Amino acid sequence: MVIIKDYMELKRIIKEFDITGKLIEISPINNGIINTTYLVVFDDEGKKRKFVLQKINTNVFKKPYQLMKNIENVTSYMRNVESENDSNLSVIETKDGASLYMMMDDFSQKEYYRVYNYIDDSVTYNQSVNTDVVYSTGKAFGHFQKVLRNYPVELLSETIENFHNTKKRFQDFLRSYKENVVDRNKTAFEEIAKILSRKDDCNLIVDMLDDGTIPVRVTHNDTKVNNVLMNKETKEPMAVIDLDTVMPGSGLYDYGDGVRSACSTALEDEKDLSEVSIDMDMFKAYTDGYLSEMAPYLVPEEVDNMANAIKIITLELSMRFLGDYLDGDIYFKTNYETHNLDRARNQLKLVEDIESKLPLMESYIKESYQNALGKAKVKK
Ligand code: GN1
Ligand code: MG
Repeated sequence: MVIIKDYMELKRIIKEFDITGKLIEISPINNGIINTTYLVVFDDEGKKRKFVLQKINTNVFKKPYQLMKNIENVTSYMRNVESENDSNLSVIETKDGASLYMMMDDFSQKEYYRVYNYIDDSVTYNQSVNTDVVYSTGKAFGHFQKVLRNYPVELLSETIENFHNTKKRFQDFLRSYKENVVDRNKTAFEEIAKILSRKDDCNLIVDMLDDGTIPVRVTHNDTKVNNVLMNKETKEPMAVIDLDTVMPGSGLYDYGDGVRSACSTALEDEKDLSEVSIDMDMFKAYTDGYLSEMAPYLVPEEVDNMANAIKIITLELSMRFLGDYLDGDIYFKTNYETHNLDRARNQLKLVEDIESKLPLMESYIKESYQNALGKAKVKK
């Protein structure tokens, strides 16, 4: 529930944007652990028009105007490349023609708000419900990578420096562990040890990017299952959302993160670890969906490391959750004291599960890649 004071404030903020009609509703949407999001409904001469209002978390995104520039660049490029039937996000400007509305909070800190169009007849899932949804998710993120494959990456700024630099993430984790600022190490020894023993795994993708073995692509960097809007009826993908972290990066992280998120049998903060694993049918569906779009454009080293990428991004997120727990929960939103620790345990359980399934995953990826290449040739 939005409390009344907030509602009045939000009402005042939304009026700053270039939207016609009468405001009829503002309600919170729970779709992430960084930004704060609301659904806004207007009545425009009898027609309901919906929008998404978001407050940008500037603790995480330090340069909101650069971030908006990236989003505008990428969405307008995609609109030109894609057919008119494709739904895409559009940024609604303020009445002054800006991409963001900036205001001061009660402590004289700057707050930034933005508005997108709401894509009608769409649905998102926080957890995958079946292999059709997972296939659609893989296809949507593969499509995103495909459409942007020729976009000049140098035009995009890094909205969060070293976001998926797993080597650097490991160093940050070591710092959190050594500093032990809120004295929580003692409650997480087992988890800390699991991460420390996997130090070498952190280098693989970063080293291949650095020495040019794999290409730098335009990547989404947050390919969670709830970042794809699906058609309510057909479950076909409609649009990829949450473009804050679109940056230059490795396509491997996007593929890996997609499987991590869409193919887990449990939510990210499920505490019963016996419930947490990768569902192999879901993994196959995601891989098929992704490769149905991207197979013809991947270099061999990318294909060879897709299974490793699933493990590496899951390990990276474990380090981020556990590091934040050790730092005293300063980055991710939490609902209770050990929320980040539970998330880290959950992701570490996934890492172990992925390790046990790596050979199976590798052989399926090869098979799916050959199938997808075959189909792509037939089409040409
Ligand atoms: C954060 O806020 P949300 O849910 O879109 C995080 C991702 C993590 C994810 C885990 C900018 O994304 O990197 O994978 O949580 N985004 C940022 O749930 O840090
Ligand atoms: Mg996100």
